[in-house]
Amino acid sequence: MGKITSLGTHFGPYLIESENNEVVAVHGHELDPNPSGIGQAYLHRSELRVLKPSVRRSWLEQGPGERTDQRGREPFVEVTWDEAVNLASGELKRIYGSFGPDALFAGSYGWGSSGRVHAPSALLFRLLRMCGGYTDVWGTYSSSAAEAIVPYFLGMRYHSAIGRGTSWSVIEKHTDLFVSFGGLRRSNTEVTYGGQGTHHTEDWMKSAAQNGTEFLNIGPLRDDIDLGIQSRWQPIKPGTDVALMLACIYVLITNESVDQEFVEKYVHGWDRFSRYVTGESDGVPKSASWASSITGIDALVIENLAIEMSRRRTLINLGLSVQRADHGEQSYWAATALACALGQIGRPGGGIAFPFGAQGNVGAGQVRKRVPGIPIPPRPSNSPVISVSRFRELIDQPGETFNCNGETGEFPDIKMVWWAGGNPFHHHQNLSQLESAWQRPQTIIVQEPFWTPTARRADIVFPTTIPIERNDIGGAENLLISHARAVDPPGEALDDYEILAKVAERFELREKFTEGRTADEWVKVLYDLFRVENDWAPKFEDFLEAGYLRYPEMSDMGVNEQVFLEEFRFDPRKNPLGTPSGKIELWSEQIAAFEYEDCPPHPAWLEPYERLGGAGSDRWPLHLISNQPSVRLHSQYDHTQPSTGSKVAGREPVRIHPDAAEARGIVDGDVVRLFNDRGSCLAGAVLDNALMHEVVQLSTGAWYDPDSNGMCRAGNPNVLTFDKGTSQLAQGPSSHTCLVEVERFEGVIPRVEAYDPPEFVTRQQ
Ligand SMILES: Nc1nc2c(c(=O)[nH]1)N[C@H]1C(S)=C(S)[C@@H](COP(=O)(O)OP(=O)(O)OC[C@H]3O[C@@H](n4cnc5c(=O)[nH]c(N)nc54)[C@H](O)[C@@H]3O)O[C@H]1N2
Ligand SMILES: Nc1nc2c(c(=O)[nH]1)N[C@H]1C(S)=C(S)[C@@H](COP(=O)(O)OP(=O)(O)OC[C@H]3O[C@@H](n4cnc5c(=O)[nH]c(N)nc54)[C@H](O)[C@@H]3O)O[C@H]1N2
Ligand SMILES: [Mo]
Repeated sequence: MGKITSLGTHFGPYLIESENNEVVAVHGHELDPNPSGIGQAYLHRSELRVLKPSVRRSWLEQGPGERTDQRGREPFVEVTWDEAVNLASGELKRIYGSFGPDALFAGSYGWGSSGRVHAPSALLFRLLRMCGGYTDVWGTYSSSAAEAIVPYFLGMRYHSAIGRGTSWSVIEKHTDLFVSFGGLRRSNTEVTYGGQGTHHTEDWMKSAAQNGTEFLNIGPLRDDIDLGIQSRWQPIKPGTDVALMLACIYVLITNESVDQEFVEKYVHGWDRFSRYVTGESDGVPKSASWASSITGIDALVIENLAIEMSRRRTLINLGLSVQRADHGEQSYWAATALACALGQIGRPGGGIAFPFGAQGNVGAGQVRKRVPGIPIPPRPSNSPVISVSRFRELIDQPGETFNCNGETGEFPDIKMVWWAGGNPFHHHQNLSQLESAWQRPQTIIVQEPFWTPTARRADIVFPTTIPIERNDIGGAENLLISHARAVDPPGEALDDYEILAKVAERFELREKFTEGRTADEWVKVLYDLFRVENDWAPKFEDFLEAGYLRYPEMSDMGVNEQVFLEEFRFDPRKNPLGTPSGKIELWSEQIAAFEYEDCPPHPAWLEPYERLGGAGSDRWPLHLISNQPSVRLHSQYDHTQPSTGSKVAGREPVRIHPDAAEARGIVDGDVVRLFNDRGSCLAGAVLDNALMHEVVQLSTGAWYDPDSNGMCRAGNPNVLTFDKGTSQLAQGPSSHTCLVEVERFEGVIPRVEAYDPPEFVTRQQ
């Protein structure tokens, strides 16, 4: 047995076994009944580590802004840390001096480490806010649409709604019918942003099913519930859930099955909203037959479903995929309207739930316990803020005005980009469009452990450590976990903390940035701060020795019992919601005041820019589901096992229904080409009847690998997706709204080059 060290990650806690500075085994944590396979990636030493600070040749030799079309193409020159830090700090000073802080974009979205000390973007924000500021972001790629709309109708932040959500222990006892829009993928529940605890979703679902809870998966993939438990599948054309929800409400209204007492007592705007549903206000009854033509679901099935939901204790769940789509805000609002009509909100096991099946901590019944981080100073009050997924427009369209959540702003002229802990050349939509926008800034700095597509497209790359190479502390829903250094970092890689401390030094801010502490000293400080708020916690040394702390209020199966909106139901006067009316709002005067055509003041069906049976489907007959990968976290460790073991014909697998494949002469294992007007990529065909006929599924995260025509050889779906905001309310990403065609790839099959290290040259004198 080698040395054992503990580690927390976004995909759960592990015990890392190392010998002679090598990881020899990755064990699931002793408390974890179902550890995620994703952590096995730590076993594999990678050729693709960034070993030394590296600078793009033309930038180094000719200066900022030179030959920016060569980003991602030309070789790098390795330099010393001193030189790299001087170049970066000098450039930051030049940009601040000549253009002001708004010219720097450092929104830096991404899922870097889950540790509280070594949180790459948080550290970057800390430093840059001390230096003068930067153009920042609001929202997430995960859930911007929900984050924007939920406060208007529930009067609370989306993430507090999740934290206050109904727990598994209640569902198991009380829920008869668990209706999920967007499935309950087990693999997605392996992961939680900021740290996943021990994995219990699978056990809860099995025991709920045994106790008589019936799971109904509404979505394009049968295996969105994939646990071998008995479940029902209702296929639906992607992007049309709102039509189904409205039709269910219509059926309840016409059958006089709406819970009148509930809507009168707890809902604001029911009458106006119901006039829209019946068609009184717009002439279009949202009937079952109306919805049938949009969703592809038989009208009788819709009618029966509505009645069934009203007769049984029904919990309506929304994943996140349904809102990562054009007008995605509406899915959350319309589902809540349906739950209002059913009148079970606040009752044990009934009502509304967000977002089971999207993260592993959902259903734990807890407002996440705070684990202190290194403090981030407030954002300078005049810093511009954009919705995170609009950053391509930001760098491409200086001076253009934008609307977002009731505000109007103007995109500043971005001259410099700084990214730590994210991979925009995986996560953003329409990557070839991003590729050309990316040429506009004069300087791009990226902090990365690996030669990802984004690191390759930088001017200055700072090599960073990964979590097994440093000490840290991290929280999860039921545990506090010590992250301990198992091995030394390769080459000259440094912690993000140390890199930014070096930059701080050039601004004479080292002392202020570090507060005189090493990163290891911060680990102890943060633990001690945690202990101030949690007096039951043992001394730091004892915590380190154990490697973790269990939160005493959580059961063995990681749950704290609660029912969403129970207090509100019990006494709406004493416990009103934070909305203007204190009730659930199905008509929002606040949203009405924005006068957004693409986000009316009540839940509504709005045509997406494309859909099966709607716009675009005459040319593009298949809907692309670019869901989360089961074998990795987004694009992380795509270049090693276990991700590489999932590839087909050396590329990301695309699942195709056998009938759709046969019509196109595609057989299992073929290299196929997916394409639409926005771009194309190759992928390896997997025939599977778990999909609807008109749907193909290509998960996110293959490393972007465009050939000279922009065709991605590795299979990243974001060459196909449309870069459009969900609506003016959230301006969230709409990646799940995407039509394509697929064909067998004929011709010489190109080699994938994304996983080759970049070229290096020595400096020309
Ligand atoms: N088509 C489509 N696109 C999508 C989605 C979709 O459903 N469909 N989903 C979207 C969603 S929900 C999300 S959250 C995004 C995810 O997008 P990202 O969060 O950008 O994806 P990751 O691959 O997790 O990128 C994290 C990067 O941080 C690096 N990193 C890890 N540890 C450290 C560290 O300690 N220091 C530093 N400096 N770097 C580190 C990793 O190597 C990796 O390159 O993708 C979005 N994109
Ligand atoms: N293993 C693993 N787990 C992860 C992640 C990961 O990278 N790897 N990423 C994490 C992150 S960042 C996030 S934000 C969450 C995302 O959580 P979600 O957004 O909920 O997950 P997705 O995988 O995008 O989609 C789940 C399912 O929704 C269905 N779906 C897609 N479009 C529609 C639609 O229009 N209607 C209906 N009814 N269903 C639809 C698809 O069949 C898909 O399989 O997952 C997290 N979990
Ligand atoms: Mo996400």
